[in-house]
Amino acid sequence: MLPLKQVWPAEAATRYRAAGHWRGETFPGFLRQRAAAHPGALAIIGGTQRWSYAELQARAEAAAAGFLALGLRPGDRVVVQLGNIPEFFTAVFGLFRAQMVPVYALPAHRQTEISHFLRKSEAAGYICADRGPDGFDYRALARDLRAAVPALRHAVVVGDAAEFTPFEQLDGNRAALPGDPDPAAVAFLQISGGTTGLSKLIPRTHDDYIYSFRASNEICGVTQDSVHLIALPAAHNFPMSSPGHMGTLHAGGRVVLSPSPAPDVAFPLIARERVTISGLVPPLALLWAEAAPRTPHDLSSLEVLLVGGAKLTPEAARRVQDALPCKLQQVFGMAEGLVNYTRLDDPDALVLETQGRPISADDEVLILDDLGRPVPEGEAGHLLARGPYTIRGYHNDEAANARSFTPDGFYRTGDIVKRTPEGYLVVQGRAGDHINRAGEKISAEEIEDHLLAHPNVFDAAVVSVPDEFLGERSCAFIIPRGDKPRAVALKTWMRGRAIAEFKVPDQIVLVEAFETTAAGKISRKELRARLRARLLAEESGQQAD
Ligand code: OOB
Repeated sequence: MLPLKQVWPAEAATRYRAAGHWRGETFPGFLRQRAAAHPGALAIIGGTQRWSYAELQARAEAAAAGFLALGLRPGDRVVVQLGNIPEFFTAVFGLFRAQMVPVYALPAHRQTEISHFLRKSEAAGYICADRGPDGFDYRALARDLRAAVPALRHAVVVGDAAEFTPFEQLDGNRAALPGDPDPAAVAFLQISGGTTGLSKLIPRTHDDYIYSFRASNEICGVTQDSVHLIALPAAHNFPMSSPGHMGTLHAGGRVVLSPSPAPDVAFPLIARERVTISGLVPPLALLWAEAAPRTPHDLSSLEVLLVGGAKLTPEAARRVQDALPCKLQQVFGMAEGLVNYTRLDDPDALVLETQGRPISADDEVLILDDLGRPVPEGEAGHLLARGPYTIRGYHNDEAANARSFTPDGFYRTGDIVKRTPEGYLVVQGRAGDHINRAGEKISAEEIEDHLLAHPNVFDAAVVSVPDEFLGERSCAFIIPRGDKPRAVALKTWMRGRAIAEFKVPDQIVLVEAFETTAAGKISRKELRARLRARLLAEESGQQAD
């Protein structure tokens, strides 16, 4: 098995420890401390379950012992694909306790994505629920995965487990459990947004990740009195750590799990549990802003709403701020590390018009032109980042590492930003070709690869198009081969590729040919840019008529 590592140069590590960023805390360690200090305080509320810290700790211990009893070993990677249910926490804290490594998949992922995560991480286990809230049967997926990935030894299922290991029955000998992990060790693998091709695996350490949410707690005012509604998928980095459920548990607060971010599900929970903080992607924040003035539910407990994952325009920010009885906080982050927030006491101009400033005084941010030179202050350029919670490399992907990191360890975020005189970042767009569809990142290249597998597709180019509701939607330009494929048929066929539904192109346009220049073929990047420009010109022309 390829070892997991995330290593900062010794000089930087010493500095981060001396500054008090890395304190040697670990996931099993902080949960144990919380459970000992406040055993009866409520930790997790989800469905009909209400677990105290002591109960969460006891369940995590049982699960940890159960994983060992199954034959999983410390160091083993386990893909966790659970939605917003309390068992998500039993699973991940159980794995941490047994020194196993969760690989966080999203509920929307299907066989194509999950088998990629299993192979790339060399996982020995897979944890899922029997069915999702949408009725999707994850046991059928587990069967397909077992057939496709022989190294997958154990599938554990929450609920009706069929032929798999029932999650609820995990138990074993506590004396066999290992001690606490090395705080500098990799605690889990997060999934990248996937700019080129398939998602990459992001190794995060106990020290660096705990720092990111402990510091986020301070910036977002999270304390043991906080009640945090998790409305986005719990496995995503934003609801996990900005400041997220992990921040909230670290502070000793309450985590309330919403099975859906829709106002008719989330609002009654806010009223019932007196929720104080939540986080949303921009389209959902707008939906909440739309629904809030008419709701019969009492939202007055809400103090802070974090919005991020995709660009919140100043007009949208204004609408959210005006409609909801709480402070708006913009957050611009990435699973690879760097997170920026507007601050709770910032003036409106910064809160509405910027995506905030970095968490840490030790975050180093560069804004460079195409040739790698710093841009003049206030101009747009490529954002690069380095710091106490930004990774230095992906797992098992040397090609991506060569592309995404500079020799001196800066991560190339792929984002185009400018910096205000106050040092706040304003996101202008992306350098690469991905679609940020309501916060879900889709690689154009990955979708083109799928489309090219269709017998009637000669060539395909996928671009992002501005969308009023989603922020961006995907449009696939197709040059047909033989019989012209119909758009509906192509979409149905894409669904058959066992990919997350959000990756199915929103729009399909058939074209005779792609442009070439006199010099020959143009680059894919240039082609996508031209196709996008043409589509936008056509659409605005239609509207003008
Ligand atoms: C968050 O994480 P990822 O890894 O799913 O996506 C990161 C990318 C960024 O590089 C940027 O392109 C985009 O998502 N993004 C934003 C944004 N927040 C993220 N673009 C514009 N404005 C924003 N506010 O999406 C994520 C992780 C932690 C906290 C928040 C978001």
